[in-house]
Amino acid sequence: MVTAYLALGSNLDNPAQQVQAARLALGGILQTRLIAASSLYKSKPVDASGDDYVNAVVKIETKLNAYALLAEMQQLERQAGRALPADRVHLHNAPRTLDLDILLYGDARIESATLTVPHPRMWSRAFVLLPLHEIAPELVSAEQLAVLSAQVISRLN
Ligand code: A4P
Ligand code: MG
Repeated sequence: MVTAYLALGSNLDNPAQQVQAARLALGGILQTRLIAASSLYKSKPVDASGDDYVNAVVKIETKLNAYALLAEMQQLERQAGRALPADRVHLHNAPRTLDLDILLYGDARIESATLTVPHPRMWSRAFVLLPLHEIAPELVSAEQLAVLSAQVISRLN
């Protein structure tokens, strides 16, 4: 069993509902168990345009390797109406019904064409670190949060 942390985000088609549904669906992935889920958080798009995002972070335990886990997550993204991976080339940071990222996978360090773990942008984003801090305060220091205090973000529930 490996403990992993996943980021959830949406800014289309009722984002709060998308993220809530995804929180549950992630626990339904085969050989995977949901251990904890953060509240939902709302913020303006960072390095992107469009409507406000809703984000959350979950902690899971899984027997899947990181690539199999990513494939299952992408399946959930597709079910939520996102374009297939092959169509995504021109959609970087485009509005999306559901974006699921692996933040941490145990203490693995992965740098391949399809997977980078830890997620390279996680430490510069309040919409990731605040929910991560909520469910795993030991992973995020007060200093790391303080650096991001200018990013406006509000907790929804
Ligand atoms: N990939 C590589 N590493 C990972 C990983 N650790 N987890 C690859 C998941 N996927 C990973 O992803 C493109 C490819 O990244 C995948 O096929 C996978 O093989 P994508 O989700 O299709 O596309 P993207 O939009 O180009 O990238 P990404 O990484 O999801 O974007 P970001 O950087 O996460 O930014 N502002 C707010 N407030 N809230 C947000 O949630 N999100 C973004 C997206 C921008 N601004 C935002 C938010
Ligand atoms: Mg993604």
